[in-house]
Amino acid sequence: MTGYTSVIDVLGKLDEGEKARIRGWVYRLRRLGGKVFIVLRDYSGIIQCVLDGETASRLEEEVSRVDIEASVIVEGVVRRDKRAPGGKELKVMDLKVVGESHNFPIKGGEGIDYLLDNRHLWIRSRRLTSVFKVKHYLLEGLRDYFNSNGWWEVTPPILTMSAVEGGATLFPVDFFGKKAFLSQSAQFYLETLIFSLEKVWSITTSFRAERSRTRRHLYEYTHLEAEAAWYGMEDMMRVVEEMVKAGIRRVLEKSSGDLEFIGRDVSILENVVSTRFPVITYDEAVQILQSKGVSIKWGEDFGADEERVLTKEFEVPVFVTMFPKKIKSFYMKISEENPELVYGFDLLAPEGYGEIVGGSVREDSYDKLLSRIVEEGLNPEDYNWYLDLRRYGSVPHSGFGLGVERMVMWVAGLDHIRDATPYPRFRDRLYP
Ligand code: NSS
Repeated sequence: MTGYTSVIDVLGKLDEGEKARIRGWVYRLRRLGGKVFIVLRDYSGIIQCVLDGETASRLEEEVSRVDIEASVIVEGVVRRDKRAPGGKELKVMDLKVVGESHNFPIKGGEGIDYLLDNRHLWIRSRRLTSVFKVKHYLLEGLRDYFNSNGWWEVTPPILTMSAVEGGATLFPVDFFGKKAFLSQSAQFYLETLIFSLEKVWSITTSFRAERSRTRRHLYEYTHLEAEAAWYGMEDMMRVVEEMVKAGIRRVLEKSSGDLEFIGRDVSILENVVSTRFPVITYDEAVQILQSKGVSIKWGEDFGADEERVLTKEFEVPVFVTMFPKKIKSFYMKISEENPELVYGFDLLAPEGYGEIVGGSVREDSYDKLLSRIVEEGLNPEDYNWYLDLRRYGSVPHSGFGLGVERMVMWVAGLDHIRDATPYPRFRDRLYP
């Protein structure tokens, strides 16, 4: 026989008595009264493969080389079995070990530090496999949204000379004797591109030297950003809502089995895609928090704790808008009604998850932007090229950034962001 069948196709497409050849890794192994039970794992799932006593002794040599996480090829006949996971198993006729595996370091029950040291092996776990499939379909849905709506995908740099989101979280890099930084955000580069392409977006890695270790901060994360000429705040919030829903819809279509495996209640997400996202102002958010007994004063920024309290009140993402300018970045446009406020918006994921998107209308007046730069104690020299955008054909424009791992964390219902990315970086561990 030629070719290989994936586990999902054996379980879903083949009938009792049909032949199959599967390749994968040994997930579980049991020897019982001469029989050998191998639960085989491939990218698509697991299937039980059984060697009866006769086959096991005929293939004794190969059987003796089988161990947990060895890579193997099995050939056999499909059998229905109610007790087997997936309702079918493979009666093995032939077995070949491709790569042996002696004493696989992860046996179950290990602590988190040990697992992080062995992330390159832990990554084979079914749970992480499911999370990365969710992430794949989420990204696919988000990309499709932009591709279907007239946006240009662009590729901004990661090595930069200036801060977008403040100097405190910059990672310095020695760039041939000059000090450069790893990008916190592609925003300023996207802003330069709207003067030709008008609607642009990108996925880049962003870096933040966050001071505190939290469940929702990474030092290195996947940043999806978009920027559009002529767009005001409502226009951009509509894009964010449609994009988020498009991403979730794709996950529900293609990956609901993975969500269930992870233990996520899918009905919460089904409700999200069919419900308008509520919009509240910063003022209203502060009032809600105060009414919940949180000690926050007007003018203070929300941290993870405040966002948790606030978003436990909601079943779908909620926009918070019109922030005090003091707690937001210098590039946000000042409100025409109240000069203490800026046209900024955050999208907070429900169920306690908090901020997944930060966006705003950008200040498009040269004079106002310059005075905000000075007011924040920044050096206008560093932002000369950024100011040029307001010197030559300035237009009203808006944009936002989505933290992809933040969104995965919420969509998959993870309690820590580290599992939303294959290799989370930690201060005391850059390995593997
Ligand atoms: O700092 S942000 O709120 N906004 C910006 O960087 C803008 N310059 C983006 C833009 O308008 N083009 O970051 C945007 C999002 C934020 O809402 C989070 O979802 C995510 O990026 N983010 C992070 N995710 C994981 N870990 C860390 N440390 C992190 N910081 C921000």
